[in-house]
Amino acid sequence: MQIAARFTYSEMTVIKGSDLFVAALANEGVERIFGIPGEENLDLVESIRQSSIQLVLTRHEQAAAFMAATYGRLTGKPGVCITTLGPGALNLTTGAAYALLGAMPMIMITGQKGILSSRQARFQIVDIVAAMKPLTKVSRQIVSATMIPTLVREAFRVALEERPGPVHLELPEDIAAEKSESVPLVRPHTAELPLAGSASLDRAAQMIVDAKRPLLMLGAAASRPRSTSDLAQFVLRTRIPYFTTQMGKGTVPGGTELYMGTAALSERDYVHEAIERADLIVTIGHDTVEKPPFIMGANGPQVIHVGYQPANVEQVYFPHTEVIGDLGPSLKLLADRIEGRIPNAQALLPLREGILKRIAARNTEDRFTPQRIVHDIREIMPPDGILALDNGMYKIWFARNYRTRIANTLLLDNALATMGAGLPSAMMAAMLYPNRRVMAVCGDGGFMMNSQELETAVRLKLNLVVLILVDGAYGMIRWKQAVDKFPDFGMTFANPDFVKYAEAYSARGTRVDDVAQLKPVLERAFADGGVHLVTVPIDYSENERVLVEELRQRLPVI
Ligand SMILES: Cc1ncc(C[n+]2csc(CCOP(=O)(O)OP(=O)(O)O)c2C)c(N)n1
Ligand SMILES: [Mg+2]
Repeated sequence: MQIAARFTYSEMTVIKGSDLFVAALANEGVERIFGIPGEENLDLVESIRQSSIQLVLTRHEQAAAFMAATYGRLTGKPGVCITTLGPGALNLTTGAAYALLGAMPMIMITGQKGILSSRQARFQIVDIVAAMKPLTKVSRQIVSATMIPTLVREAFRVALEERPGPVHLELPEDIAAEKSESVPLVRPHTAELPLAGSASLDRAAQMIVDAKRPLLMLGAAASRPRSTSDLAQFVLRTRIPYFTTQMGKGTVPGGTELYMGTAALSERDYVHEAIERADLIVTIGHDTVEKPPFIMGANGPQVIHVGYQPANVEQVYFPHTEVIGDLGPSLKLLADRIEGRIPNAQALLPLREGILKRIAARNTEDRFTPQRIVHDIREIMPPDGILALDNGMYKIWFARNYRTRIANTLLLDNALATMGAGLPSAMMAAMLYPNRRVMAVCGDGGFMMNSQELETAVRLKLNLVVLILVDGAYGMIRWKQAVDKFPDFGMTFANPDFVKYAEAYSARGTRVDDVAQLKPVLERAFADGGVHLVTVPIDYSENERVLVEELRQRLPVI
């Protein structure tokens, strides 16, 4: 009988620590655990085997953490990953930071040698609880089986609480094997967040009504699965044009005629024409982990911060007033106060066409420019298709040029901005949404940081296209080096034959050499199903021409 079924809230039986742990996970609705066990986890693995929870093996713990974090990002429920002690646990650290900075709920479970006796001295012992402290919301060791139900429930509560993030639990092997009795599980309950207070709503409403040139900005927290629908309503009811941060893209379905662009750069881009002219910016769900979408200065616009949490005060972000509370319902209350009463709501809208036109310029040229690649991919991805980006130069181009109409259809990391997460995050999306098109877009540098997960993707029978943008270099750093007038040095490498590499994993591989072939090859890759690697050479001369030369000529509005 399955553990979850065997162990109910009221039952009082003698049970092993690991059984209790897995029952507590099932009690939280956990369906999958990602990771690589070690010998210290074997009791837990046996308990998982007897449960309804699926163990998803990866080929590196980092990828397991990226997948679990992405599960949290996409579902709003914590993703769970598991590793052994010391070396395995340390491999989770980048994933922990990814979830912490990206506000993705995640539970990390690591093993440890027995703590009641020490039969292997210090072999493999690293203080993982301490190592995880700065990378998590909470990091704890479990020292008795009877505490498991409480600690697991508390871990999930903390991981989910705004601002969401990772929690680490260390389960030593002797505690996992320990027998305990009579420990009921703690039943999770729904917890509504408080709404914004009426004084703050009235103040914000007055500022919006009085504004001459208002603008909305949707930030990272606007993409939380719980926020997205009410948010769109706010934009549609106020009719104020909006721009997004990189991680706030896609949060206003149906509001595209009010979309002014995405701030992929902090200043000087075309979208900043609107930002510079605004006298009031209402930021919704802005999280200052993101590279600043605009830089506040002494003489800049008034800023209203609407968020789950108060704004951090930064050199570049210090809002003048705040509306703090559950985002969706609080925005509804704000819209109730101002709908139809904002005389200048659309003052900045006339700039829209010019901004979007210049951003889309040259996107059908017969070269593998970033603009062309973004354009072609957009054409073959349906509105609910999901692109998951790794980190490299192309991220700026996708953030700037790729239009999204549905939240979380462009998964990018503008928080830790780590290389190596593109493939695992795409794999997670493909697992969750088997009927949607999912594509990972990676540089030739970042892809190789977790390329071993192709085996996992093939084993899991995922339908996934992985597009590799080949420039034989750590292109983004090479570009910065050139912009800063350093000589070209130390940034190039050789690549494996990616087609053969794909085939070695029993995936398919295609090299595209002719730009006209990109769309048909991608279409065919999706139609074929399975895991398909496609490579294209990318022409990064546009970085200099557009992002440096062209934008330098666009002087900011004073
Ligand atoms: C784990 C990690 N290491 C290093 C960096 C710094 N970094 C940012 S982008 C980049 C180059 C990415 O190269 P590639 O994946 O080939 O993409 P490209 O820019 O060439 O398109 C580097 C080294 C990082 N963000 N993350
Ligand atoms: Mg590269």
